[in-house]
Amino acid sequence: MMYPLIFATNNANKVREVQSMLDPSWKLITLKEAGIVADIPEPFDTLEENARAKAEFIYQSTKKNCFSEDTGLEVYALNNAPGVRSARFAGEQGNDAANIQKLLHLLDGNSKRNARFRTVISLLLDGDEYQFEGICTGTISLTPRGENGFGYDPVFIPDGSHQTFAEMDITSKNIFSHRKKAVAKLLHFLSTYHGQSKN
Ligand code: ITT
Repeated sequence: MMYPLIFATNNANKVREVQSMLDPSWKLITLKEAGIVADIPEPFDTLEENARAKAEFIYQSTKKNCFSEDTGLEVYALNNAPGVRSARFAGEQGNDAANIQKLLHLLDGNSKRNARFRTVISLLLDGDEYQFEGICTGTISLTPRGENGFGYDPVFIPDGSHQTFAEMDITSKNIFSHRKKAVAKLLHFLSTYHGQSKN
């Protein structure tokens, strides 16, 4: 990897996962390492707009190449909710247990439990924006299972597995993961990027 890149996120789990996907030549800089303490706003109704807003917010203060990602869990029986509101589904921002409880309650008695995770990465490189999407389809389990991961991992079973994401270690989650697919597209783009990086 040729460019140092700031990962514009306050979510330590995302940083840990993305770091596990990169080879050591990559220079990923976290907000913490960049000395940035900021509540990054996510005001929009789509993952694409929020991802862009997060990257732009960090670019404004650093003027450095950076990327962000926005992820949502889309449950078909719930008209793709919680979607862009995944982090604050049950009200309070980032309360994983309450979010899972609300989701299971809404699906109570419903046998149609198909869902997907969707990640959108926004990369700001030399002043231009590029987006990369990663999707993982699966189903919502009847009860939470497993201790690993974060967010909705205890109730999400990716297609092709019988385990929830929270029952997998990080390497196994990466075989299926939405985030891994989006990051793979980002890495492929960067490896073929011929622009002159000025930042
Ligand atoms: P940043 O905006 O700072 O990046 P965030 O936690 O607010 O961090 P999102 O806006 O993308 O991130 O919120 C997505 C929510 O969806 C997150 O809080 C989790 O509850 C859930 N989520 C995201 N990725 C997930 C994954 O891989 N497995 C399970 N749940 C996930």
